[in-house]
Amino acid sequence: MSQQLGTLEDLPESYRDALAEAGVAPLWPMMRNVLPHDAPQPLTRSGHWTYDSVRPLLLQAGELTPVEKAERRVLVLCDPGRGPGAMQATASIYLGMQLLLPGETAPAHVHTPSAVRIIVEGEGAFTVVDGEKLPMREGDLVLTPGGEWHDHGHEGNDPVVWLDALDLPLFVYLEGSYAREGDLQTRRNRPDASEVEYLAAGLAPSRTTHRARRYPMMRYPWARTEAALREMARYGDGATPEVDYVNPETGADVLPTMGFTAMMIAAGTIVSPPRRSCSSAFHVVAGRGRTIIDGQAVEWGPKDTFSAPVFAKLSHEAEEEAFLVRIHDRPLQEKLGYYEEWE
Ligand code: 1HN
Repeated sequence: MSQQLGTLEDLPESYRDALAEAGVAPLWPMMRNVLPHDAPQPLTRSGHWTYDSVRPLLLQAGELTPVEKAERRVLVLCDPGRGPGAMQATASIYLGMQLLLPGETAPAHVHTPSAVRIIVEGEGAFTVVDGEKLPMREGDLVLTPGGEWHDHGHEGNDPVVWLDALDLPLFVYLEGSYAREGDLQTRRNRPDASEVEYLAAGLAPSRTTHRARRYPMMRYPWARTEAALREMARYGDGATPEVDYVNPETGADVLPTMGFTAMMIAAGTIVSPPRRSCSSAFHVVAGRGRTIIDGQAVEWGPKDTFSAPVFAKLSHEAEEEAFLVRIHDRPLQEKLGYYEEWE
């Protein structure tokens, strides 16, 4: 059975000095740190960022720092387990709240990490990805896959705020994170693919006439997501409706490492998903309620964001009808042959 392993202090100091001199270290004192028994021991702790607390600070950033001095005017949501300044919300997921003011432009660049925007507030902003102009309306989910040029603009009259989710921590870990800058893109004069080729679920352009892009549809309009969830609630078997955001050509997750779902929780309902090996974050598109995360209650309201570490025991309870978008890293874990669920 489980053995107590030897410690560094068990070893003579002269031997320890000789090890360091040779550039080696004994594994056994570190073994349980890197391979704990029975379950991972995450550094990540659940975070809760209320929109009421973040919004005024973000608007203040709009006064203090012109977009030219920020490139992207973002307040990063820092994992409480890693502390202030942590550039991540979980081991693999970066989250930030970005502000764009009327008339502003965020310059074009391309980078290795992938990003997704979930629009929180405001009208009139857009992002251009690979020449496609993607309108940003509240609740929309907009992809900026790694390797695609993107810039943001704002033709409206009020501040626009969105939540960025990136797989940045992974790319930093892999020493693979970098960006290139360029000129604003010329936009094709046509609506985005969600309004044309992929207007209806289950229909895609005939394969004889086109070769699908790797990321064929980069905007998922909220109005359709909400409508689908409402009909599923109406005609479903009583289970809480939850939909995966998928590539309409392949049915696969929208990005290589990050996945997204939208769920609707009826007022008064409690939902207890299995414990999952992926980490997660939730954005409240609408509604109010609480989530118990490993015994700790998070009381959430509209536009709040909260996170949960790997294998967290979760239970969501909606006080009012609620819509949550769940951000997770299951696609990455599946590629590693690792994803699991514990009932
Ligand atoms: C980025 O490119 C954006 O394009 C937002 O809006 C946040 C955080 C880290 C690295 C790149 C954007 C980012 C980012």
